[in-house]
Amino acid sequence: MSEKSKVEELKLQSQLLRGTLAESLKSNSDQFTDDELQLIKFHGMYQQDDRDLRGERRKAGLDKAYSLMIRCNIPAGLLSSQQYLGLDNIADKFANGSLRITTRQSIQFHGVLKQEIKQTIAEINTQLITTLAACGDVQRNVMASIAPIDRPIYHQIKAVAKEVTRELLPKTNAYHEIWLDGEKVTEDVPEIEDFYGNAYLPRKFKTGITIAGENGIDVYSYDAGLIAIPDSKGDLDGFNVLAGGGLGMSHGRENTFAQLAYELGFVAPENGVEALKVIGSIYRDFGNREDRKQARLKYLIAEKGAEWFVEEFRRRAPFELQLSKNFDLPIQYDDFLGPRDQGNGLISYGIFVQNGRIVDAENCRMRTAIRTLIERFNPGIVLTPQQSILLTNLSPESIPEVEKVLQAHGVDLADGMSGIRRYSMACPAMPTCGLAVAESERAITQVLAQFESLLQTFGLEDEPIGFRMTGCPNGCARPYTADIALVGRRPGIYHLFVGGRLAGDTLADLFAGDVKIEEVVEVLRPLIKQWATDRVGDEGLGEFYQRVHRNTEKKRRQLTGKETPTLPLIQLGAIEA
Ligand code: SRM
Ligand code: SF4
Repeated sequence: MSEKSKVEELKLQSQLLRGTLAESLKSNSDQFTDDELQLIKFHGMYQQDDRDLRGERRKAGLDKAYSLMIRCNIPAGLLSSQQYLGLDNIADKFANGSLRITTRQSIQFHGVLKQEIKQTIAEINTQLITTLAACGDVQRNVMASIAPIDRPIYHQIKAVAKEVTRELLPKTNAYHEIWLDGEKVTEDVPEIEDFYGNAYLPRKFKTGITIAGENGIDVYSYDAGLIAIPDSKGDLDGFNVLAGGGLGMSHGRENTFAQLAYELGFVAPENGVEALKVIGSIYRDFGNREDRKQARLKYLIAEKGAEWFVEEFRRRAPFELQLSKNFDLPIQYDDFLGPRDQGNGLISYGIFVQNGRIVDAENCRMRTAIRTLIERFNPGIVLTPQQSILLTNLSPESIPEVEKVLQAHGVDLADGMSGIRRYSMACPAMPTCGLAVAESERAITQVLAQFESLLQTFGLEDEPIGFRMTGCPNGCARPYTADIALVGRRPGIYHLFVGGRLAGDTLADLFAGDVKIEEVVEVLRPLIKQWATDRVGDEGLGEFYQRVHRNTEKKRRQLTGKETPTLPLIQLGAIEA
């Protein structure tokens, strides 16, 4: 048997995530050591450097310009107005003037200096928000359906997201000792990692919870998931349980691939949280701790088989795993942008935030607009998996005023936006992400403009098209479930994927490899032309591609019996080097 990875040893030796972090904070150094870099992730941070400045600084004989990315843990993306305003203050005080909504419904800051992390974390915690477990080998930010509908089942979904977060938050006191000088903002808890143990999980672990027929969260893309099934009265009947999804892969590594989650079965409402913990416990005990590139749950299931996994689940679960419930509802995708009736006389209003970057720019003062609205109306807040923001509990009378404020600050309303822009996302990539090999957030606007003009020539500008862009194959903006995606290969060069869809239940195919960014639109022109003329009804681009061009049969597998609704289990082959 091969040896455990270095990170495993480090976790074990760290005394529950302490390592030398406290000493490091006392030193004058503007950076953490290699070992400390691994540990700070569990506390919600990544050390980065400004990659734009690397060359210049090297020439000048200077070290890299180090700073930190700090990510919050915000289950279901829910914030109060006060919490949002607290985070907004931090953007100027300690970060680069922006807040960034992440693809997992959280907020992160870039550009925080090591000397100021303690103050930053303290201020975040003042808002009763932690950064613990926002990164690292633990349960990450738990996502939940954003539907702001005032019915019990929607509230239950969000409550489950909060409960599983609470249950799986590391129990170590290290976080409070190191960053908050021992101050406890929550009640005292014994320092035993009863769920994780001293080595935590083999790798990151992600969870999403949604409702049958609505998949704004891409629920099939995660290690674990729950789909709430309503009964005939619309109340919660229980959950279909999912496991083994994941999107990250590496160029040239054939044993890495994107995978949609398997459907395991159905559990009663009171067993939803426990089902997620059972999945996490199997992963903890059997996941690969030797090779971190093979450590995600999807690889364990690929190695041992889905049937083994279901059996192990049944063996551990102190409750019944029934056959999955079939839901007749077609899977829809809803971004809840613009005004929506919450069903209780109040309105939610969704604001599109390009790439999640809440910042004031010359033509669009997004940050001031959002802050102004929150100060004026004191709404509830939901961060969305598409990097946007919903303001909830608004009175119908306030909506014209909301739109007036947005327009006065140059913020585009979702209504007038092209379909491809509205459903677009990009990861940060350059200059902050250490793994980026190509631009993403900084390049997407230009690519979208080219697509908009092409789509206009075919009268398709209003069609919803999921468009996602990443600066490397790790999949942070979930490119492999989009209608169209660009995945960075090297500067200016991308792999072009086509064939996913907004419903998030289908993986895209590699359509063209190594395409220059300026040629992407031309490469897709013939397909888009064909879609314009040959589509059936309102068939989306990805659906059209699958019907007409996908030559492989969809492989479907049943895990727990004949009546089980099945999921596509298409493995996206590793990208060729
Ligand atoms: Fe991610 C690593 C940003 C969602 C798969 N991701 C990173 C790092 C931390 C780079 C690093 O390791 O040095 C990026 C920081 C960039 C920066 O400058 O901020 C980064 N990931 C992000 C965010 C901020 C992208 C965004 O546009 O919002 C998302 C934060 C979500 C959150 O709040 O927790 C983010 N990352 C995702 C997703 C999508 C999702 O989870 O919904 C994925 C694909 C799903 C999955 O995990 O399979 C994803 N990120 C990765 C991977 C590949 C993991 C793998 O299994 O191979 C890496 C690399 C790694 O872990 O080694 C990575
Ligand atoms: Fe960085 Fe790659 Fe994730 Fe983009 S997809 S943020 S480039 S790790």
